[in-house]
Formats: sequence, structure tokens, C-alpha cells
Amino acid sequence: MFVRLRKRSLAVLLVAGAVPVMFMLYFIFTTEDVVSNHDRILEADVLESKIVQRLRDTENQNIVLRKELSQTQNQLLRLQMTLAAANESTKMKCLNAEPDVPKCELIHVAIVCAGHNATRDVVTLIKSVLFYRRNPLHFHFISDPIAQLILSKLFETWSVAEVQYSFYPADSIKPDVTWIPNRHYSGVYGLMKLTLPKTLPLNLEKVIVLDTDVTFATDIAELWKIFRVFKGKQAIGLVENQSDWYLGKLWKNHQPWPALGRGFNTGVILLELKMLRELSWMQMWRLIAEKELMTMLYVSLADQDIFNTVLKQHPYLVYRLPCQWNVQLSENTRSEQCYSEASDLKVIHWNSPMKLKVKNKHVEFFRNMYLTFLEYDGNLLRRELFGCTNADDTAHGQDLLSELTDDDDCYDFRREREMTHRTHLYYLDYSYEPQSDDVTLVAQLSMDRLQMLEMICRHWEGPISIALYMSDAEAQQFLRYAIGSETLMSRKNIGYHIVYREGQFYPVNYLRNTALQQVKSPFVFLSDIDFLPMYGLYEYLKKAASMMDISHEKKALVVPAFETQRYRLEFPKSKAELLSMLDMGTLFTFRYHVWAKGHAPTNFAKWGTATTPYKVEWELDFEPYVVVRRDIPSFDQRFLGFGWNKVSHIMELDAQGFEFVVLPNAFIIHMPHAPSFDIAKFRSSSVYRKCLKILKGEFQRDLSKKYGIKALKYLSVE
Ligand SMILES: *[C@@H]1O[C@H](CO)[C@@H](O)[C@H](O)[C@H]1NC(C)=O
Ligand SMILES: *[C@@H]1O[C@H](CO)[C@@H](O)[C@H](O)[C@H]1NC(C)=O
Ligand SMILES: CC(=O)N[C@H]1CO[C@H](CO)[C@@H](O)[C@@H]1O
Repeated sequence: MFVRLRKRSLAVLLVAGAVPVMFMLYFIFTTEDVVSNHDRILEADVLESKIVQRLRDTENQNIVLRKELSQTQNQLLRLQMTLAAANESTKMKCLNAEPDVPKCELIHVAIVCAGHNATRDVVTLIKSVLFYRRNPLHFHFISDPIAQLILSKLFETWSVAEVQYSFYPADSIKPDVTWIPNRHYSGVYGLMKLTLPKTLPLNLEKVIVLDTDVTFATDIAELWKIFRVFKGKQAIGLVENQSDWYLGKLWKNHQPWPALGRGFNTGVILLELKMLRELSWMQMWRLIAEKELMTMLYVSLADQDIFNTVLKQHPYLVYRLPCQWNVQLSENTRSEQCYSEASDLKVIHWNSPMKLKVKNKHVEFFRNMYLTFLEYDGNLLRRELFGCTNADDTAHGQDLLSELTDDDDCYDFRREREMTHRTHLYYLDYSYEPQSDDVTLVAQLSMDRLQMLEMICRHWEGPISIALYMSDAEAQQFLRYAIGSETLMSRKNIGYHIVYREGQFYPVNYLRNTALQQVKSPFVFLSDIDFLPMYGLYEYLKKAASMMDISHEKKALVVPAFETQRYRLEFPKSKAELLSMLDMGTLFTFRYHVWAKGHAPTNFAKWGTATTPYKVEWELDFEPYVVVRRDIPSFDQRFLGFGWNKVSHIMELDAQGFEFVVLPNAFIIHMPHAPSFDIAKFRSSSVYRKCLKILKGEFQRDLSKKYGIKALKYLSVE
């Protein structure tokens, strides 16, 4: 009851003006931070000037965005707290205005979603729905395999309470609609909405159908309860088309499909599935469409043309929804006549190719609202409480946490290890078929290393699987950055997997595992974002992997690692050039000064003269960059942030009997950067170091349990 009050009032307040206020903050530029950041970059004064400029722009935008976002979220929190403090009398008032939808009634929503780009839109829509909702929800997705992969991982890792989801493969629906000639950009997918009474489970009686380009400004239960006022054979709730399209006067000889008056827009539909099935809906629309197509030849607006023509013949089917439930921002629209106050509107439909640039007297308000959800921290939407949450759902996580005690030095680590990071796979278009000897470069990064991506692309033309650790707002920054980069946009063989930020440590091994799991090629090169591969490394590694037969033999091919302290490095074009730079002191073996142990077993002296691959022995703390087959053990996620995250993995490869073979003509070079936050923490915190020791011990014990006697050596060496 209390929760309801809070959310109800919040929604009202937000719509009534809080959002515009919050978002005025969006464009405030805080010069102080930006200047200090410039200094940091200028000090470096190094990378090619274009990259520096881009990096600087991105970083500046980032700082501003981060600030804005935290201000927004603070403001939201403050609002929520203020409302939570509201007194009894207000509570009573809200009780009286309680909606007709019973507290725990499940609301069903169907969305057609196909391809990489649509999954990004759908997340924004879902965030807006979750923000205002008070009921359990069930999302029904009509999806292609790409969207299903992305959305199932997303929901699984998001774990929002009281949200269920199902998928219906678009491929099996296609035969029902591919016969219709269609000129709409949504392609065959838009038409699939027509098949919902057949596609959705027979026991499902009603559903709200949404396009991916709508944003909610209110509780979806208010829309759901409109089903109750349907009368007679009313089975389809729709808002009128707010443009003049179906009036047929847009241009000379403009001939739209037949429609009732202005026609209806199908961006938001209430479907009474049970009634439609009783009326043999599938046959009904098919016959009408076939007949109409004899003269119209094709549909221009996909499903919408057919819905409209059916309704013209069977007007009793339609229930006219108030226009605020689908405020259409396409050009030529009368949407402004629909509502007098911005606070009246319920759903905004971005059905214009201009999207955020549309002309409308409230466009700023709409834009701010859209941006709010675009950049809203999705993790916050998990914590909504409902009286109807199943006790079992929450118990699990609680148990794990209650076993942890505060006086454990590793409390913070262990707690964060139990965290599931919300993950959006393939954030951008991806399309690549690996070859039989293919090698994928695997790496992970956070926003501060974004500029390395383009550089790596210039050195590695093969496939890349990369995990990006970002906030929701940073992901938007990344998207803009990527779209603006010719180098990145010209590549379709890079899988970008966003892992949303949460907690205080960088979950390095979760990131690595996420990128590793998405690899499609037989082999992987486990690298790091700060390394530039030698030119031609991709081709060389493919050959080496087949020649050394690593798909059958347990071998890890070591790519020797070097480093430079110089930003303006003339990148060596050959091993000979690299060796002379080593002599001259422009290059060093990796971590030569601070942690030589990590790479000493590579035996750089031998490498200098080697012309054939040579085997080396594993030693404690060895952490080479290796090429291995894809199905190696995953990285141990107990190691967060800095320290032992890779050493532990190499140790496990050794325990499994992998041989380490150094490649004589391969190398990578580490480029300089400011120390990461986690390294700084490691250096300054004794608790951190103490805990790392404990975790190492636990890992080694686990290893000897798993691999028996031969793993005892890992115990004794400490
Ligand atoms: C609490 O209720 C009283 C009247 O019942 C009202 O005058 C007062 O403004 C309310 N306070 C808040 C913070 O809403
Ligand atoms: C997806 O979005 C990107 C960036 O806006 C665009 O370049 C690309 O063409 C879109 N892909 C598809 C298949 O629509
Ligand atoms: C907005 C809508 O529901 N449908 C169509 C109405 O007309 C415009 C053209 O003016 C189309 O672009 C819309 O898709």
C-alpha cells in the first residue's frame, strides 16, 4: 500500500515537471573537472593528434554525463525519499484512487523485436514500463535468433523481480506473412503483429502490443484496465492515426489503404485475443488483405494498412483509445491537439525518422523524458518491491550473503562476487562467419580505454570479442563514439558486449568470460586492451594454430609481450626492428621493472635468436598472453580488480596439462596509460593485499581438490 503511494505520487510529480527540471542539468558543463582532465591528457601529449582529440571529446562528454546522471539519480532518490515521508492523509487519498487492476494481476505485453539495433530500443521501452509499473509483468517477444540471444541474457542477468519473459521464433511465423508484398522499413517483422492471436499461447486472453519505439510516461496498469470497458465484440483497442495519411490527400494520387476516417496507428494495441480467436481472426484478415492486394499491390505501412482495412469492414471490432495512449511524433501530425497539458500524456511514440529532432511544442519535454530512460541506471529498477513478490525469489541471494561475516577481510570481495552484472551482448551490429582456423582476439575495457579500440583495429583485422564495463549513460556515449568512427563502423566482426557497472571492483574475470563465451572461432587469443599486436599477427596466429594442431594437442601458444613508456612510438615493423629497439632502451620486456616474474619464463633471451617455436616450463606467477582453443576453462571470478586474475587462469591450464610453447615471430606491445583505479587501490590498501592472499590460498586449495595429487605443487610453492 505504501509502495503504491510512493510510486503513484512520483509518477505524477515527474510528469508534472520534475523531469524538465532534472534535465536542465543535462547541459550544464562543469569546467573544473574538464580542465583537470585536459591537463592529464595534454601531459601525455602523445597519441596521434586525431585520436587525442576524439578521446578528449569522449572523456569530456563522459565526465559531464556521469555528473548529470548522478545528479539526476540523486534527484530521483531525493524525490522518492520526500514522497516516502508523506503523511497518512495523503496515503488515504491515494487508496481511494486505487486502479481497478488487482494488486498482483499479471500484465501481458507482446513486442516484435528483431536484430541488434531493435534490442537497444526495446531496453529503453522496458525501462520506462518498469519505472512506473506496480504489477507483475510478462513480456512476450517475437524475435529472430539474434534478439532472442541478446534479450534472454539481458533478462537473466537483470533479474528484475516479478518479470517473466517468453520467446516466439519469428522464423516459424514467417510463412503466415511473407506472402504479403510490403514496402515498409520494418520488413516482414511488422506484419507479425497480425498473427498474435495464433502465435501466443491459447490460454492467454489479452495482451498489450507495443512497438519498440514507444516510451511510457505512466503505469501500464492504467492501459491494461481499459480492457474492462470493451463492449460487445470490441477486440482491438487503438488510437487514431494523428497524421493525415489515411485521408489520402498527402500528395497527388496518394492512395492509402482503406481506413475508417483518419485510420488508426498500431504502435500501441490492446488485443482481446480470446474474442479474435472466436471470430477466426487469421482467416478474416487474410481474406481482406488478399482482396485488397489485387488493387493495392503492396502494403506501405505493414500491419497497420491491414488492421485499418479490416476495421473499415468490421468497425464493431475497434475500441477507440484516448489519444494520450499513443502520442505520435511523426510529421504532419496533430498530436498537439491530443492533450492540453504535458502531464496528460501516457505514451510517446517516436514514429518519425527524425526521432529526437521532431518539431513539437513539447519536444524538449519528450526528449528529456526519453533521455532519462535511455541513461537511467537499469540496476535501480531491480529493487522495486511488491506485495506479491514470491518469497522464494529473494531468499536465495539473502542466504548467500548471510553466510558472509563483516569481520572477514574479504567481505567486500565475496559480496561482489555474488553479484550478477546486467549484460547486453552484441550491442552493435555483428555479422561474421569464422573460418576453420580462425582466431578471435578477446579483451575487456572500461570507458577510459576506449581510444585503444580503434588502434587495435588497425593492427588486427580478424574477429574481436570484447566486453565493455560501463554505466547506462556511458553505453550511450560509446554508441555515439562508435557510430562516429569510420574504423569501427567499417567492421562487422567485432562483438561488443556491454556489462553494466555495479559495485566497487572491476569484475575483470566476469568480463573476460563474457567475451570468451561469445567467441565463434575455434581459437582465441587472450589479450588485453592496452596491447597493440604486431602488424600481421592475425594471419601469423591462424597459421601457427593449425601448424601446431592446437585443436587436438593441449598447447597454449605464448605471444611474447613488450612495453614502451613512450606514447609516440614508431611501431616496429619486424622482429629485427623490435630487437634493436630493445637494445636501445625504447622498448622493454613487459613489466620488466615492476613484475618481471610474470613473463620471465617466456625466456626473452632465447626468443631473440629463436626461429622455431620452443617449449617453456610453467612457473609460479607466470601470466603470458596465449592462443588456445575456445573450450578452455573459464577465468576464476573470485578475483576482482587487480591481482592474480590471469595468473590463476594460467595455473589452471598448467593443471590441465597444457604445454606452453613460445612463438618465435609474434609479439605484442603494451602502450602506456595512467595507472588504473584498481592498481592504485592495491598499492594503497593493506586490506586489499591481505584479502588477495586469502583468495589465492583458497583458489590453490580448490585447484588441488579438483586436479588431485599433481596439483599439490601449487600448494607448496607459496
Ligand atoms: C500532512 O497532512 C496535513 C493534513 O492532514 C497537511 O496539512 C500537511 O500539509 C501534510 N504534510 C505533508 C508533508 O504532506
Ligand atoms: C543499426 O544502427 C547503426 C547505427 O545507427 C546503423 O549504422 C546500422 O545500419 C543499423 N543496422 C541495421 C541493420 O539497421
Ligand atoms: C502515424 C500512423 O499511425 N500511421 C501513419 C499515419 O500517416 C503517416 C504519414 O503521414 C505515416 O508515416 C504513419 O506511419
